[in-house]
Amino acid sequence: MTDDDKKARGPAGPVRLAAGALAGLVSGFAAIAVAELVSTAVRPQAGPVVAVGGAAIDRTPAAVKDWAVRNFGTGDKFVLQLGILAVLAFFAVALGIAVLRFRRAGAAGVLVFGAVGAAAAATRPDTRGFTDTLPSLVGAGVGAVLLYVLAGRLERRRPATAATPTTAATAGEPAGDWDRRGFIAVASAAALASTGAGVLGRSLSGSSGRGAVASRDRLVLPAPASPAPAPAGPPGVGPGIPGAVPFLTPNGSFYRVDTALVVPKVDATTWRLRVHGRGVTRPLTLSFDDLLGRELIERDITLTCVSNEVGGPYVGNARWIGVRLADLLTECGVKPPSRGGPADQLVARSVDGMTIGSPVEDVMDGRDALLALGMNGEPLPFDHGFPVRMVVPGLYGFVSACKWIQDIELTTFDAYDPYWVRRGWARRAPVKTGSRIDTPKPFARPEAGTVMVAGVAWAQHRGVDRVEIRVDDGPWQEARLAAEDTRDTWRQWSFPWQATRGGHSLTVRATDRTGAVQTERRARTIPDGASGWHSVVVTVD
Ligand SMILES: Nc1nc2c(c(=O)[nH]1)N[C@H]1C(S)=C(S)[C@@H](COP(=O)(O)O)O[C@H]1N2
Ligand SMILES: [Mo]
Repeated sequence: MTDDDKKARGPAGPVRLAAGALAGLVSGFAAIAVAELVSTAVRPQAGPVVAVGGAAIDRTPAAVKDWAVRNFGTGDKFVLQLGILAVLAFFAVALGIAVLRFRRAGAAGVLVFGAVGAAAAATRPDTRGFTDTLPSLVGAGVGAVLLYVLAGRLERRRPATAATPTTAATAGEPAGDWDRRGFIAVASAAALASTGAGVLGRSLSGSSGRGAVASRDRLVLPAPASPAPAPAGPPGVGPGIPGAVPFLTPNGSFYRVDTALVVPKVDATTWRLRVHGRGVTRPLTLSFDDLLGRELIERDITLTCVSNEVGGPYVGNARWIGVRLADLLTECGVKPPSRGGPADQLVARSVDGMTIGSPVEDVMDGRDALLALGMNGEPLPFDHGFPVRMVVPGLYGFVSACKWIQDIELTTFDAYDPYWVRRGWARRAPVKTGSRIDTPKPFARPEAGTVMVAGVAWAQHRGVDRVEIRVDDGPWQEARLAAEDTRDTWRQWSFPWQATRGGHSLTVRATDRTGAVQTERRARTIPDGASGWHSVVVTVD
């Protein structure tokens, strides 16, 4: 560097520093906007924020994920993406300031982030390889060039004596200053173009998966050969108490738990399911029409998430339509271990690379394990696994309920650990007997007199036989149970409480059909589900 150069760059004044930071932010914004636009042409999952977010989710320790779900609920994914953007903004500012001194190196720094995004996209379980790296690489390339150009505007011009007399463009501006007008022009043009690219990307990604949406819209579910008990559940189910949840959980309010930052949109017409692995003497590849052509059964099954805390919301009951998984497996030659089959674990794989392992014995023991394609009278919603998912009564979702399923492999528990098991969760996880008070809500202030206490209790595939309520430290009193639909569904219960003034705590516990009383022992969700009694504290006025 010559003395002249040093003088030309000079010390960074606050305005110039701010301009550098702005150059970094504009370049980072351009990089992300272009990357998102390119990802709509590749596939939405290949965008850098989604790819890095997915990689982060997979590497998040279970305890942190639990904390995130507890604090942000299903908004945890949104918070994660905001966090990634905040980190990127921080580094963009840093690079923008660095570029004031080191024009080439600072601009090239943007490429490092592109490489991180590309690496994340190329190593996702559902990656398509090279094409998935394009959004990050192209975005970072644009960002780096833009930062280099903006940095040029930020460089101090030579003093007037050094400038050639023909530089008419600079006439009228003080010599030795940087090119403010040029900087502002390039930066605002870039910001405008990036906004355009971002908006275009958004609208294109909104229409991505149009084939999938059309295939779902066109789908008319055939009538099941074997319908569920009664149109709206057996009489008595649904005590109709304000604040109590309905027997069937509407799709719109059914809980959603998965690792997908972008919900997979699978076209049913091109969907295939492969069944293969140990003991599969007749491997099979099924189309959606093949499934529709089989005998369909309709069953009410309560689904529970292992991450559900005592009193928590991650449990729902739906009317599913699907084919009996055991029949399909039998046709493929699969035998359960109790009949000499070599495979004791069924691993389901989704289009987004999730793997979920269930005991073959449970799936084939006569319970209504389903490949479900309908939920509460409509095709599966995309959020809940369209076109096909598994549902197995009595097992937590993470060991049974694979959404967007595309592959079933018969293997052993010794040979393969699926996604959640590798992260510290249990290999086998039958649903623990649970019960929840839905009304009154915690810290409610009901009037003295008769207060209807109500909620749900579940012990899928064993059945609920009794629900009891305890007021403060009093005796356990029997709640009124709605008639049982099947032993695979939750039961609604209610209890008319003669409430007296003052603070009270209400506690619930259930007894399943094996006679086992729900345990009072508190356990956290990891590794195989929370336990303990649910209590609600209220003040009676
Ligand atoms: N592909 C895929 N399937 C999945 C999951 C997932 O993350 N990805 N999560 C599982 C878990 S932990 C649960 S509890 C259920 C939840 O199903 P729902 O979102 O339809 O309620 O889906 C299961 N199937
Ligand atoms: Mo779950």
